[in-house]
Amino acid sequence: MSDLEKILSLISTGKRFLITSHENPDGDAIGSMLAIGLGLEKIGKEIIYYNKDGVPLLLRFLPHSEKVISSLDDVHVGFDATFVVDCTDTSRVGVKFEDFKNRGRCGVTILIDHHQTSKPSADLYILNPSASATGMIIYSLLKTLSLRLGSGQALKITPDVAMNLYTSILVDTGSFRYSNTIPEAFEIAAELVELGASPWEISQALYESESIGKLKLLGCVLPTLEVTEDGRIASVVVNRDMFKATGTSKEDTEGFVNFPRCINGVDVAVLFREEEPSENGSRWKISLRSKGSVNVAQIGERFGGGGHERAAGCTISGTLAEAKRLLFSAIKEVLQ
Ligand SMILES: [Mn+2]
Repeated sequence: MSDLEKILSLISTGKRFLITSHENPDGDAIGSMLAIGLGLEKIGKEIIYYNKDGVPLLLRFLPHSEKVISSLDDVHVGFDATFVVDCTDTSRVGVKFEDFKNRGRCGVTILIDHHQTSKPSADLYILNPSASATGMIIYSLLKTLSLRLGSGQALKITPDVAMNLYTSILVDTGSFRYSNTIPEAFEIAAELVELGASPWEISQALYESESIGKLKLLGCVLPTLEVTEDGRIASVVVNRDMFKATGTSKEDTEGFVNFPRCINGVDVAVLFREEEPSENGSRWKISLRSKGSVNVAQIGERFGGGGHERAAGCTISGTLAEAKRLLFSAIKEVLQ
């Protein structure tokens, strides 16, 4: 029996399911969690939605996002199966979850993801690295499931499910701009709009609901823009004084790295964000973005971080000047 068949049969026989995703969840993680869970609730399953970091403020417009809990302490009854969506490794769900799993509470673990991996860590999995978002895999799973259940059953893609899935695709394709945007992403998005997803409501919530503080912070950050002589590396800096002056926090830097990236001719964009200092002095959390010719995951890994080809990160200790020198020389090596 294929994993998909096993998963479908687990869904029909099981009663209680846990649904979770990676820490620091994005729109694909939360949207996928809610979509599959709401679908299963429709056919009478009992669902617990868990994410260690809860739902970020920006994503609280997602229908039923208030159902997501951020602690497993009060969950005393085990599950028939656990879905881990949008991550290939269950360890990315967090140590509390690993502990919960190791105590045998999760039942069968099922991974559903679109990231590339050689060894997914679960009992069963559906992996499709060509899918633009995990939400696309969830959509076809829900469709398969409803066909399988037949017309007597109530599994329909409701407007609430459609909103969650549309958001997951929108976010992971960068609003249908990134190179991972395959024709199927548009096809599914069209179907989701027919099923009740509202593109304007979603893009307004995601892109036109910024706080005044965030804009003021951006005002502090843009003057720090530096571009290397050859024009290929651009960086901006956020320090702790800027957070203090604008009453903002690290969450408000979301998307800032896209400003240096948008410059014509830039291959690698960098955001330096000052962290709480350690005993050894300053620490800089670094976000790296590539326009495609450079694999920034390689650069992140060199400093103990990691990520994807086009989006990666790491942390470097030292003064800003030291962090810049170390990082830029590593990027320049890759650029040559
Ligand atoms: Mn994703």
